Amino acid sequence: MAYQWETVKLYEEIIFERSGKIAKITINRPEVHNAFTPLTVQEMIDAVTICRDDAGIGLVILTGAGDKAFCSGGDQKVRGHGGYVGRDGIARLNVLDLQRLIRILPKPVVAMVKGWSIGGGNILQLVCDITIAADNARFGQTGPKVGSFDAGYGSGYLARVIGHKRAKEVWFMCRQYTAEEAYAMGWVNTVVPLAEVEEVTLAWCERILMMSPTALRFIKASMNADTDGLAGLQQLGGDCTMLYYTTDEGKEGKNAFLEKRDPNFDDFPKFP
Ligand code: S0N
Repeated sequence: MAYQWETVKLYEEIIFERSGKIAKITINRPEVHNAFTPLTVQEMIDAVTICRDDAGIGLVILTGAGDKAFCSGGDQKVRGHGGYVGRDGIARLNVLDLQRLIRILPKPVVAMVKGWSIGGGNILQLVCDITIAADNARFGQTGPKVGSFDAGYGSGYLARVIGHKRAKEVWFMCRQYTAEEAYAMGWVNTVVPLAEVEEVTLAWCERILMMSPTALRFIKASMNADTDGLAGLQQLGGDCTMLYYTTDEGKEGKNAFLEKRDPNFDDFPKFP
């Protein structure tokens, strides 16, 4: 199948394209193995928000430019006192906002990983719903070696995905793992030859897009509720409210208020 990729919006540090129902966000800083700055992250947050609001987009691919890296984490050249420093001079760690946005996006997010998936970059692929790894992909955390750590999804959720012993090993040893090793740990969904990674990723996307979007939305929210506590339940609960708003029963309450009468819920079914 031939894909025509159209630019959705122009950015400085990412590429945001779309082909039909599939959106593709590419971190575009190959000269630093796609390390992210606060601007890269802000642009990704903007693009993901567009994907969230656009009912025509069913799924998002997250990847890195070139074959050498998915993402090598925060750009160490702009790491300052208390965070990564943007052009506004403010030190921040806005990648945490992006992680949460990917988790609550009510659409599947597929990471297509070529080359390095390191540090905060590896956590980005971790919080995606599905990961397709090229056989040249390498995974790892560097925090304790470069003076940082991610005690959020990068630790607790990594432990859920690959197990506590393995997650501690990843952080304590700061080794790099091959795609096959990552697959054996359940860190990625499949490993394919580099030359085929885009084709296979798109085939997975097409298959996922055949499914009921509402069913996928609830599966994602439900699995994330298990790991995200009250924030996860908020997302799952919000999805339930969204569906309830579409029912005659939900509309009866609103209509009764607007018509200044008592609501009549007698005729609505009480399913077992
Ligand atoms: C990826 C590595 C292993 C690749 O090695 P290789 O192939 O030998 O390439 P290099 O020659 O090293 O790299 C090529 C060029 O790219 C630059 N570069 C690579 N990575 C970065 C980077 N992260 N920042 C800035 N520049 C980078 C190299 O400098 C080189 O350029 P030149 O030729 O001009 O020197 C290897 O590159 C490597 O180990 N990279 C560093 C990986 C790393 O430590 N990343 C940062 C980890 N920390 C985070 O990501 C923190 C962000 C975060 O998510 C977070 C979240 C929650 C809470 C806290 C944090 C936090 O830790 O702050």
